[in-house]
Amino acid sequence: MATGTLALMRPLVMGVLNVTPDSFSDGGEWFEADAAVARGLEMAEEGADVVDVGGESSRPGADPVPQEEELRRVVPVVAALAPRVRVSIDTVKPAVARAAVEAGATLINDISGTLASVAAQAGVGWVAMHMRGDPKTMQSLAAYDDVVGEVCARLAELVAGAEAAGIEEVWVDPGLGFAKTAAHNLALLASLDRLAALGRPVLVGASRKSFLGPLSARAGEDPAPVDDRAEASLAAAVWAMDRGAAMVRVHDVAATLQAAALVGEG
Ligand code: HH2
Repeated sequence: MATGTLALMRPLVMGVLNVTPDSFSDGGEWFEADAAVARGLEMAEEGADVVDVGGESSRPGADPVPQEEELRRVVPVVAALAPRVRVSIDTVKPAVARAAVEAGATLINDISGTLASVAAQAGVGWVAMHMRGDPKTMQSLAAYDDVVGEVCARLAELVAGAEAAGIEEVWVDPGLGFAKTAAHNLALLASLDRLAALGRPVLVGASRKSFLGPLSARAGEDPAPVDDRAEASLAAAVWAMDRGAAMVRVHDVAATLQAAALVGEG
């Protein structure tokens, strides 16, 4: 597996930790620093390979968070977790990324695809995710002739930029739900081998996302609500790992690690 120094033979698991009041799934649950740190440590004990700390929701329509507030939310949490588990910082702001790296984060999870130079300067890894526009505009930009081809082409540009900047550890991520319809997300999941062919490890985040709702609705649900998407999320994670994802970004770490162990045997 092309993950630099990591020698594990199973796909990796990144646990989601949103220090926000408004994230689509865990918003408000870990908004206090103490609660966030406790949840991060819990995920570390469960075996998460990375804990992804974010202080700004990117759900469709989300309001931007002022920089000072985002720093206030994430920096103490990163500092508390970094001695115990690998931490990534989920941000689009250069100053937040830099402060998080100073606090111990070693991976910049960049949904905007704009922070390559920050990662290069800081000497840390970078996740290049595909999206269009921003959380306010992205759903109006979900139009493609060939979604897999266009996402691969954009990610190839980002990888080339990262290589030119000298970043060693570069992940590519199709950005499920970011300027994508449900059909686009499914097409990308089915074709992750084409993303993997870019030569960089693939990260996929499907956990609890809205496209799973209609597909996994039980009798009386239409669609499955966000707190009833665990099984669909696990199925999507297994599907992604089977198609070549080297890491999955999930809310339910323990269950996903069990699945990852099995996939790693295959
Ligand atoms: N999805 C979300 C946020 N960050 N990063 C990567 N690399 N890939 C993803 O698919 C991804 C991501 C959205 O999910 P979540 O953090 O749970 O919610 P919110 O944006 O509302 O905080």
